[in-house]
Amino acid sequence: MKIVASCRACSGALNYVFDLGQVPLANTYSETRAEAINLPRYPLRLCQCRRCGFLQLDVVIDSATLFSHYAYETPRGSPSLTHHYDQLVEAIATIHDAPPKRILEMGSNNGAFLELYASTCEVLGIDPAENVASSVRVARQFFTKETAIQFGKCDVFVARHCMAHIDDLKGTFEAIRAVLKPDGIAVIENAYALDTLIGAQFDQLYHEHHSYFLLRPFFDLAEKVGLNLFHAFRSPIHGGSIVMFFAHRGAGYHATDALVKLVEGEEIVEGALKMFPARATMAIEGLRAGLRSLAYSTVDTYGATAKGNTLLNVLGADALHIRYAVDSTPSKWNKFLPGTGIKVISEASAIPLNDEGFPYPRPDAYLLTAWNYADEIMEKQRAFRDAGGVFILPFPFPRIV
Ligand code: DWN
Ligand code: ZN
Repeated sequence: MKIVASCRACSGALNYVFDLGQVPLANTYSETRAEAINLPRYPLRLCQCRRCGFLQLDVVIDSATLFSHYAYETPRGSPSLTHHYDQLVEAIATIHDAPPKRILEMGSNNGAFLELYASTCEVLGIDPAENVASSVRVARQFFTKETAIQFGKCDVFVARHCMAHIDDLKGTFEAIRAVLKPDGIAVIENAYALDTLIGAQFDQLYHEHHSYFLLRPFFDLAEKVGLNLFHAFRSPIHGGSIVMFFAHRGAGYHATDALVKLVEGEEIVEGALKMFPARATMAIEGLRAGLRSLAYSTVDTYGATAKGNTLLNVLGADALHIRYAVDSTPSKWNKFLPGTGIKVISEASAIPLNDEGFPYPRPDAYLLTAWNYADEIMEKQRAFRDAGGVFILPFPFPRIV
């Protein structure tokens, strides 16, 4: 762990924006409750560079600790994720003239995205997590400027929701440039800081998210390494994301009107940033009040999510008597959430239509920490709701549904 005093993008000095206290690492699921509760905690605070405005944490946990063994597995069978992937594939087909012959994906996880290309072109995932089984060929490596040479050139380079995990951004962009063919494109998708700020999504803050991205810093970063940010679009996935497209400078890709409009839209960032501490505090207080109003009901959480672990630790969930965390990821089952020690159980064991033969009695309410999948999860659990069960949704504002 290191605490940095200067900006990752420009070395300017950092200002504190919002302090969430001492929080354990989000994706650490322990074998025992005692171990989970006693995990080391680290300061979690959002900072902004005084010089260039870049949003980041000042506490940096090393990549091997965070990602060599990774608990997150991309969910399978999610309608919203499927729809989002379809949009990405369509956007890539529209922008890249010829069908890609070779695609690399950094942080490919279980291969869920690359699978879509596996029958039409050569795909290679690059992901250091030894424990995550992949449906496509994967190099178990970190993608860095030192390792990039091993992976060969590609027509399309993809990095979904992992650029925020990177400490050395410039080095990673140099690596991207090194693997892109002359007419290749790089597609980088990340949670969009504008959505995080406007939505008071304090739970998007956890230690593996070193940076909180707007479009503006990427123009500079790309230019420094000979790349060009030429297009972007917003997506509702994961609570609001930005999908950015890069190419070699001079490769003939010109800034689209969509990109120019989005950059103009970032004028509201400073205002949103000023409001963020107050609005995040209101969200935290609102959720606490909502949970206290359910003090005589049984409450579980739905989703053993990384962001849920920020949320539960900041709320002080141990004092709120949350019993279990329901999740579809088998490797998380029977483990305990970091800091709060809540036990993870499977969806199947948690959601009986009648309680007979099921080990865990159905709760009265679920606090939905996987709120980015709210529509589909509430649809999937229609029977629970028909039987009088409710969901507590933290965002865009705390409410009971
Ligand atoms: O940025 C990141 C995002 C994209 O993924 C990473 N740093 C880590 C991870 O964050 P997360 O854990 O907050 O992500 P999700 O995608 O909100 O996690 C969803 C969780 O909910 C998974 O553990 C699976 C579970 N789930 C479920 O139990 N039933 C998901 C769905 C769709 C379901 O129906
Ligand atoms: Zn800076």
